[in-house]
Amino acid sequence: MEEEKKTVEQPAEETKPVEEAFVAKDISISEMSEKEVELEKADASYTATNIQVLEGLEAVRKRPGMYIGTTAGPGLHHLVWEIVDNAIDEALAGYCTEVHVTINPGETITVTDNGRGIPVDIVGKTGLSGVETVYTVLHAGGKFGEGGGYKVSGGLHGVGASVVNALSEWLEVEVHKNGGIYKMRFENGGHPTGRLKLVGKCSDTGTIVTFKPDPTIFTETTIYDYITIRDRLRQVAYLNRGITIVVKDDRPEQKEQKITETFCYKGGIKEYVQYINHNKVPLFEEVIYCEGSEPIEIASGTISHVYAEVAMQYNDGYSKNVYSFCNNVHTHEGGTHEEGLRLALTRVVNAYARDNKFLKENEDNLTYDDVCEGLVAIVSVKHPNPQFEGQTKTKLGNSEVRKILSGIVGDQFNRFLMENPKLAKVIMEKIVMAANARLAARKARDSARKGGLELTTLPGKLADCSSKDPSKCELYIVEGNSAGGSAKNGRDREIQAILPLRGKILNVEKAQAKRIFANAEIGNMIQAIGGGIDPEFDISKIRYHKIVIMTDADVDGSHIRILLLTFFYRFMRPLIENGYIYIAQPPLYKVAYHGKDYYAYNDEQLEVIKSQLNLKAGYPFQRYKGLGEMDAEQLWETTMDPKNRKMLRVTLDDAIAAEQVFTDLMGDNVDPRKEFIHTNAKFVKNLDI
Ligand code: TSJ
Repeated sequence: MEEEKKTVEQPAEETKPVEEAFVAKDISISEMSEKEVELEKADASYTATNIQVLEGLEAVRKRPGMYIGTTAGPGLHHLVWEIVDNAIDEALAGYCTEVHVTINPGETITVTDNGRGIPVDIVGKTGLSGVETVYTVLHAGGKFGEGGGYKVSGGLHGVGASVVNALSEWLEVEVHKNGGIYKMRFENGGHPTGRLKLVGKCSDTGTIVTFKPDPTIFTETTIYDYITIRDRLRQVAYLNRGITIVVKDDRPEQKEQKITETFCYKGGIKEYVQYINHNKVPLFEEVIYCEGSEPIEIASGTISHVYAEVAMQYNDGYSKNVYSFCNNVHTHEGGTHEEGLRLALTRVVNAYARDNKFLKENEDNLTYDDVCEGLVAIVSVKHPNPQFEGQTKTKLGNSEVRKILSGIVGDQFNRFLMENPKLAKVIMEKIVMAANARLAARKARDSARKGGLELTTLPGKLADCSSKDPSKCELYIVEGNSAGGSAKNGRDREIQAILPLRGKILNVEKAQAKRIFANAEIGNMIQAIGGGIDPEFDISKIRYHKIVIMTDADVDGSHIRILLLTFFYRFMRPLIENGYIYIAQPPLYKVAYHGKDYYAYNDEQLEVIKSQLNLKAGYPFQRYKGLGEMDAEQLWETTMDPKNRKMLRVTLDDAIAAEQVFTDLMGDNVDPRKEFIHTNAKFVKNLDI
């Protein structure tokens, strides 16, 4: 009987031989056939629902962007987050300890958990099995059945498994539950190939989902990026302590060294903070940790809870690194949880500073910026009904969260200071030093202004463009005066401005704010761009919507590039977030042949050119050592002409990953710097312009 039912090919390792596996006591053979009868009955009531369901899924296919933002690379990965969220919910409900995510050959994804298994019973409302409901009814995830446990998705990702189904060429789900193995398959954007079928027996529980994104939807790419998936799942593991997440890349290209990585952090966000700080010098080893939860009414008479936790550690640097999350979604734009943290930290620090004479009576209060110098903090909130606001829907809006956070952090951080006077002293001295630096910087700025140094005039070294329409204008930041000269002569004066940089700019990761503004190269850049700097950076005032970093293709060049990226990341982050920063791609080789020049941007291209031109071995070609070796015309033709050039757009999918790269590069630890200096691939995604 089982043999007949096995219509779907099964992943061999997942299904144990029936005899061996069938040790479960909670399902008998007769119960199994009852279950089959029930599933069959569902067939009858099915047709009506079917039509509605397929219309819903068709709507998703018509406007995928509405559900997953984009059908480019990020959208493709969004499908994975969506499915994984469901497994994480099961873990948060307390029923699942392990989640496995595998990239299979053929760019399909398998997500497995050891939870209770998606309900297989018929859901009253839809007349469908729980499994089919989850995969075909929009927003059905977890809403069915009673006692569904703590459901935290519904955030950025929470569009539901049905959206993944709608956007898949095929999707298979296998549920292990009550001693039975149930299977179902969907094709062509969510059309079931049959009902949920009982195909065997098992002794474990869990859910296994495999899907293949539909290439007619994901037209740009269907190739998964292991690093993107690995980084995100590591973050999820940090944010949900104790859950084991196993990430695996099984694609044949990976044959040399099959990749499997396992993430499980008992300390959760405490360990996350240490990880972010691992290349910095902490002021002390302790991670300050605050945690608590508050009841909240989610519907009349239904009480749920808001859970919040914060982990903090100071390092000897000067940058602020506060990262906030709600329901495992990184809230880039902050929101009420960050506001609550800010209120509590500022209040507690000022009270402690005054009580313990770190601040004199006549002195002004310490500011939040003072408190944050050298602080790494992670705020993580789990909310049953989160409101995401802001331009990118990454700002938490729930107003009650502000008070919850400020209450929890206020009490517990205050207690930490009281109980650890030695550490409190270290913290207070650091904050007071930040305040003094801030006051000194303000004085310096004021006297510069009084002395007639008008900060709004454009720097003399800038060769500006004639257009004043920022959306058309491009600023080339060019390494070295000689390349700057070629660029000035070769450019399109209407829309292209050139700012040459001399030597190296300041390493802003290590420098204090005061010194950063005093640096001439940085000052020039700030004035040329015109939007000021964080925290007053105003993107509406910037004078160019493309800012192109053009450096030599050598180690110095990549160092300058990283320094510039660090600077933009620290002081003009919206430039990166809005995709305004680019990296020019000058050619590496030139082959002159019969009066024509052929340019190659990498070694493979050079080989292609050689073979297409049928060149004999030893035919000479030029290797560019720097931009300065190109004349104005060549530079224009190969690197600056909008019609021909190739540029890389700098992206910032994950500020924390970026922060890590900067720390690896700029911190005191030199080894990762050497390793990384050539490939800052984290920031750049290929983009042909
Ligand atoms: F939704 C999904 F298909 F994307 C998906 C769901 C994917 C994966 C990998 C796992 C899951 C999932 C769902 N794992 N565990 C669950 N659990 C439930 O859906 C469940 C089980 C039992 C009960 C109950 O009240 O007994 C309630 C729920 C929501």
